Amino acid sequence: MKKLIAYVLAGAALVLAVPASAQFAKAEDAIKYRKSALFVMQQNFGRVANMAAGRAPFDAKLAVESGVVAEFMADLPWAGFGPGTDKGDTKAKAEIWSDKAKFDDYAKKLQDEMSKLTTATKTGNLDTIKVAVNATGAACKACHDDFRAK
Ligand code: ASC
Repeated sequence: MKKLIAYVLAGAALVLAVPASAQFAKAEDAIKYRKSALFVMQQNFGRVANMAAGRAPFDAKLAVESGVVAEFMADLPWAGFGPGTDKGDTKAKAEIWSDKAKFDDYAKKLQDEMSKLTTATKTGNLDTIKVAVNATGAACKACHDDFRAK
């Protein structure tokens, strides 16, 4: 019985963590979902970026915690960019859907950089973290430049 419960929980965790084919009841929900994921990601990334830029005191433990959450969150927004979610309360440009391969490349790049950022936070070395923050920030910016309306 315990094993069954463990399997059910593991299955539920998998579904929650990997919603690549997630369906949403309404386009509005998908938009809210991706914006929420990006917001939580940014708050955590921003915390590390603030330390790297000297805007906040370096707190090695908090940097790791924030990096781990930012990395996890970086996997989530993309499920919310399904077909038909181009209109509404969003700055997403139509090119996301007409040039999906390029958008997907940017998403993948961000996930890679966010993962390297977590690795960097675990070194506890602020200079190493700075390099990773810059690369991650560049990945954010590249996608915004092409795919986010002003
Ligand atoms: C952030 C944030 C972004 C990126 C970008 C990096 O913290 O909100 O969009 O970093 O500014 O250039």
